[in-house]
Amino acid sequence: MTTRLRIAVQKSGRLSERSLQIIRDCGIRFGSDSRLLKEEAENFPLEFLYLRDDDIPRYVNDGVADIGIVGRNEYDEQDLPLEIIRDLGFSKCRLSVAVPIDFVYTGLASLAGKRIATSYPNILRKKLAEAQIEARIYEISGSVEITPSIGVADAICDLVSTGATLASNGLREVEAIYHSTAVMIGHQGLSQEKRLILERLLLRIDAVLRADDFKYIMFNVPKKHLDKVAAIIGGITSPTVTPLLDATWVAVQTVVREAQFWDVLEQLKTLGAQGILVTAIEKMAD
Ligand code: PRT
Ligand code: ZN
Repeated sequence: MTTRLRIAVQKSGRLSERSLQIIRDCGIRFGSDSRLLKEEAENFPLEFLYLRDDDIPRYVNDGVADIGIVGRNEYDEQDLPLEIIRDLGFSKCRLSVAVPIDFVYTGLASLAGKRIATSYPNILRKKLAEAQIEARIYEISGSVEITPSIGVADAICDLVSTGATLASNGLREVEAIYHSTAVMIGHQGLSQEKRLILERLLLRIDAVLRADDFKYIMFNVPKKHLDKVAAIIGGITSPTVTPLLDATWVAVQTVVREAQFWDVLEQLKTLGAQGILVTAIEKMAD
């Protein structure tokens, strides 16, 4: 029997689609039939377990799954001895304290003696302990945002991404106590065989994640500005410079970081760059 690496992925929820897309972008084929609990990849020794996100850390810890993709919030809340293998960067959110509009909040100290509803009691407890604040934590598994209006809590501590949910429940976000993204977690005692499969998978995942961070740009620029252009684009590799028919101009091709892209673009424009083309990169291996 061939050894397969078992990956636990959220069955249906905010993490599911992007988790599976990253693996698909790795050239791994599978059906992703959401009615299934388990599925094997067609062209890579990988097996999927589709689970509720809350269950993923425990399954990985128990060795039922070898690796899994969860929000860092879930990993930290459960505090199991697992390894964070990669930060996958998506599903960004924050765990924030929010209070009713008329609550006077001047800092965490304003929570002393108050009732705070949350689905993340451990992360909150730790934060309050660090700040030496005593409050009553009400653990609630869902719909945390309605607890102040029904008189169950004075404040809440919940995940926020756009803030729309808080606003529509008459709550004000006052302090982010924790930041989260999706992470790949792993069992610490993987067999050598499974480690090797994981390394193969990570080589692909890193190429996919790296590609997301960069753009490929091509443009023409007066040759006399080439030194300045090189300084602006810096670059992960030396840019490719091609002569043009008009000997006073050159064509340049290079990759730039997504985060610096607009800055770079503006500076290139001031140097007279023309015909700027930008494309997404699908994969980028070292
Ligand atoms: O069914 P299952 O248990 O698998 O899923 P779930 O309902 O427990 O989790 P799910 O799919 O909602 O979230 C999975 C993970 O996505 C979380 O653990 C976070 O790491 C991440 N994530 C990112 C979020 C959010 N953004 C988010 N906005 N998880 C939840 N929310 C909720 C939040 O709790 C609140 O109710 O969305 C609401 C706030 O959203 P905004 O945009 O109005 O601020
Ligand atoms: Zn859940």
